[in-house]
Amino acid sequence: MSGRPVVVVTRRLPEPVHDALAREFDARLNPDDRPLTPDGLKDALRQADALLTTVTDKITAEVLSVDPRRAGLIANFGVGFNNIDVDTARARGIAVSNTPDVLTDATADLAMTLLLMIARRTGEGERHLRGGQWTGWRPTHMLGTHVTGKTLGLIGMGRIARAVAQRAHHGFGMKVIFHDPYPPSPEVASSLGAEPRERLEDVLREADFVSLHCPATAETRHLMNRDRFALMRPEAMLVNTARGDVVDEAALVEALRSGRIAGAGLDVFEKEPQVTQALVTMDNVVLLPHLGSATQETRVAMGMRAFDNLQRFFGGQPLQDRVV
Ligand code: 8YV
Repeated sequence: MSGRPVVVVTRRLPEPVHDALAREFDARLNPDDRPLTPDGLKDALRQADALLTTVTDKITAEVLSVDPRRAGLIANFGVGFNNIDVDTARARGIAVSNTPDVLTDATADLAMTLLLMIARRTGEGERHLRGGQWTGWRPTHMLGTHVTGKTLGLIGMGRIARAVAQRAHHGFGMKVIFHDPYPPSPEVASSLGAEPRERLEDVLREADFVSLHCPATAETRHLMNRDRFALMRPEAMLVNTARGDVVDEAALVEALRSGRIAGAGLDVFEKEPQVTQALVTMDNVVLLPHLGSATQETRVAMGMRAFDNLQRFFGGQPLQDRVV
């Protein structure tokens, strides 16, 4: 490779990350933050040595089919990488990396935010006040659900779920139960006050709050479907900071409408940025625009982690966060 490696950065990133990228690489930044089209992504694969992509870049088999291709690495900004067809990337010899660890706390904080918001009806309360409807305090006004001491069910028990368990158990005195086909050691689980359940269904039956923390894969698509919502308690609430694909959004609307479950706090959606309209009209639902990792500190750390993967790749070193 002659000269500095060419890196196409598909979205605008925090300044410190731009500075590092521009210092080290021939970085083709996107200060206007316009998402690339599929053709734009194909051009990038043809012209760059690596791409720094985000959840908004759909790197499909079709996009990856470009020939000739120059790019050898797709460094994804985010721990999730379901925006990339990793099987095709593997088959075509393209490395893929992600940015785990650095967003664990921010995302766990947001899961707790959603849990507290739905339990305590805070979105509804704010709309009420801003809408000028508040006539004054009264003993029975907008009563929510107690959080402390309740049971939190975690679907998936990876890094983010463990950080949620830590907060919920040690901070809010919650009983934590979980299901994961690859569970942590009993020592780790008990340090978080978390008890395993053999079956996902057992978690759904028992929990007052269910929080999703599994990756989006072919196996987890619509994991929360009509039958599974039917197992939840009528007073239970769902939190999703994982991926929209894990929930059948139509089944969720139905479960909320029919009172099968009591509420939902959602940060991710099946067809982002589109949100099923029925959800927008429901007061027992809190909706956030995919803010899980959206803190200044975390987004810089994610960018620097992607930068580190790029540096290692061009330095001929093993990638720290190789997923393919
Ligand atoms: C990111 C995320 O904002 O890391 C993930 O998987 O969903 C978020 O933290 C998003 O992926 C950015 O590409």
